[in-house]
Amino acid sequence: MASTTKSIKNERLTAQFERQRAESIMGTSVKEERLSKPYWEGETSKPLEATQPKEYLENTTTGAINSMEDETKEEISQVQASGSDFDDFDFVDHYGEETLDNSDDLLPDNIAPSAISCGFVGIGGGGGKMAKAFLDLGFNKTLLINTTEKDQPEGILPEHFLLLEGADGVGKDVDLGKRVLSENSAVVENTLRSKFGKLDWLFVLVGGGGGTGSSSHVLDDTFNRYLKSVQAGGRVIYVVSIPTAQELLNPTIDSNSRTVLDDVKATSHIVIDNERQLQLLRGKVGMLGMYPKSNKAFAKMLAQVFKLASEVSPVQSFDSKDLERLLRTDGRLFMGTTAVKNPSQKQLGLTLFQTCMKNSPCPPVTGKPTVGSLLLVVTPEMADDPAVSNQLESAISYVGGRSKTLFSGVYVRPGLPGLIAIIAFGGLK
Ligand SMILES: Nc1nc2c(ncn2[C@@H]2O[C@H](COP(=O)(O)OP(=O)(O)OP(=O)(O)O)[C@@H](O)[C@H]2O)c(=O)[nH]1
Ligand SMILES: [Mg+2]
Repeated sequence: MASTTKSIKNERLTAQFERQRAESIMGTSVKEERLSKPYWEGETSKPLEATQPKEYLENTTTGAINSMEDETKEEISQVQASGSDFDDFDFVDHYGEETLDNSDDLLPDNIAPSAISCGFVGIGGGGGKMAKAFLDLGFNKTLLINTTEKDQPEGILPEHFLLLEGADGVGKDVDLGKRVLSENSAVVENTLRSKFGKLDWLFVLVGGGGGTGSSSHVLDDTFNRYLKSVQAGGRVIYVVSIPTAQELLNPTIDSNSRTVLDDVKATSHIVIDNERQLQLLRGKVGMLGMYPKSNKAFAKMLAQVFKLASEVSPVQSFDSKDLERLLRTDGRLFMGTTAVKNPSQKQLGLTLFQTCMKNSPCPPVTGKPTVGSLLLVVTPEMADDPAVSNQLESAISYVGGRSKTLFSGVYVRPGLPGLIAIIAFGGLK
């Protein structure tokens, strides 16, 4: 179909070229003749014959002067004989294959295994670094957006980066950030469509406290319009980091971070507390290594949830519908993980719950979450051990008692250092 369209287009172009050529040689245009013809001359009127140029033209198209144009002439006469006009065939394009604009811009598909089709957008310096951690795991549908080229992480290919016009960084000024982002909303929407194509879930990662990242919610309509335009089945999920205690001493950073938290609170979002991340890693890595390490750990935890939800378990599966239900719940999402060396210990549920809370980069859970998920990964030996099985069952009911609805999954993998648990809650205030 596409080739038919192309050849018709070529024929039209050839005809147009011939007409223009004729016009330039004859020194007048058909359109001009028609306009210059007085109405009273009616049907009998004839444009002034410019005999010599016309003869020259006929000679060139018949090959008397230039024999190389035979083919073109044949094509033109075929189109003319059938009374063809390209407009008659414009419906062909409508049904054609070439439906995606700029399909050359499409980023390669994600290679990280996942139950959901998702993309990651990092806005501002911190948001970009958080997003890069997902790109590094094989989520190729990742785009970093910034108002300056300066604070982007190293090793990002240009196709994953969108530089917005209008400011060279916004220097912690959220009003300027919101203005620049909204002025570029059409560019952002088109870029998402041409680079991501169709996907269901869009994760928007930002560093709360900065001017660019904290302004991101001004693009909420843009993100949603993009998802709607590709008939996405999912939604936008914000991942917002809150500044360290030290940073929060600065009133501008404090107020910027409150702005973005307030903006995202009604819809699904994950909050990452940088002070907690700092505490968890204090003494283990220096300041330079802290963010790359914590960004990677968070990305791996989320990616593991997406991956497990794509797998069938011989014991109990947490499937893509469970994952979608968790992600779709309005409000804050919490995620935490831990490894337990001795899974046959008493009160396994309490231990898992408390250690996941303590080790999580997210602020702790308060109140009763609407949905919860408990994913357990055990070795084949553990799965075979009746004492461990009892503990796993009571752990599932313990965590289940903490949320209104619990989705759980138990997966078996050889060679684990212990039992691995990932707990997630949704619908938090
Ligand atoms: N979790 C995490 N947080 C980060 C990282 N880098 C920066 N942040 C946090 O993000 C906050 C905002 O900083 P940036 O993201 O650089 O600011 P920005 O959005 O680029 O805004 P402007 O530079 O003012 O235009 C910082 O105060 C840090 O708390 C990171 O790699 N990971
Ligand atoms: Mg910046």
